[in-house]
Amino acid sequence: QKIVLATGNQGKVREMADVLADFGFEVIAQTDLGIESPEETGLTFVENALLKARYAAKMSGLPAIADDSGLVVNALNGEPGLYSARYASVDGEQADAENRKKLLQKLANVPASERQAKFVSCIVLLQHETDPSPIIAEGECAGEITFEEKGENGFGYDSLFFYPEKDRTFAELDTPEKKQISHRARALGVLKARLQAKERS
Ligand code: ITT
Repeated sequence: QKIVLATGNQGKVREMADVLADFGFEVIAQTDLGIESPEETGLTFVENALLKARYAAKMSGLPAIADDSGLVVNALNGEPGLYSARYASVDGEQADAENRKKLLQKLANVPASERQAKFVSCIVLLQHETDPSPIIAEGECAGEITFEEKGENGFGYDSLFFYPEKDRTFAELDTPEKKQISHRARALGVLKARLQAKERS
């Protein structure tokens, strides 16, 4: 079954495309169809994932899947959360670097014992634009925000997200390692189970 991967984020494509191919989908990136991302006006991760999937389904006439995700930091009352992608209000290539800089500044006076955070991923799969029963799958991953950047892999906040179980930041893991344990990996695992349950019913 063909499916459009509704994201403009190449990091997400790297972490999702071949997993979805393993689920049996023929994955087409929205960028390859010339589809842009819609404005994310939702108030929750689920709403934003739905908006993105629905728009791609509408523009392509194909089933679509989207991920909305973010970093939730305890000491900042859940910021940047839903607004993780544009935390520093910068667009384009510099956005990730400026977001990391802002996060480190905001946490400058927060001690190591209070730097807990989690990544959240919400994945939505729609059969068509007006699909009344989307599959929704969420995953979370708990860690801590470091005092400086560490590691070169991944994207976004990965170099600031220390994952205790691996004793490294996400940016110090290679893609296959991150794909075993991340919030997105967990959401994809839930998605797989829901797809299988649907097939059986
Ligand atoms: P699309 O909407 O086109 O998918 P996006 O980057 O705008 O791309 P989101 O709106 O879901 O995606 O924003 C999520 C942001 O949260 C993302 O830009 C990163 O800054 C951060 N983020 C999400 N998952 C992450 C991960 O696995 N590693 C590091 N940062 C992540």
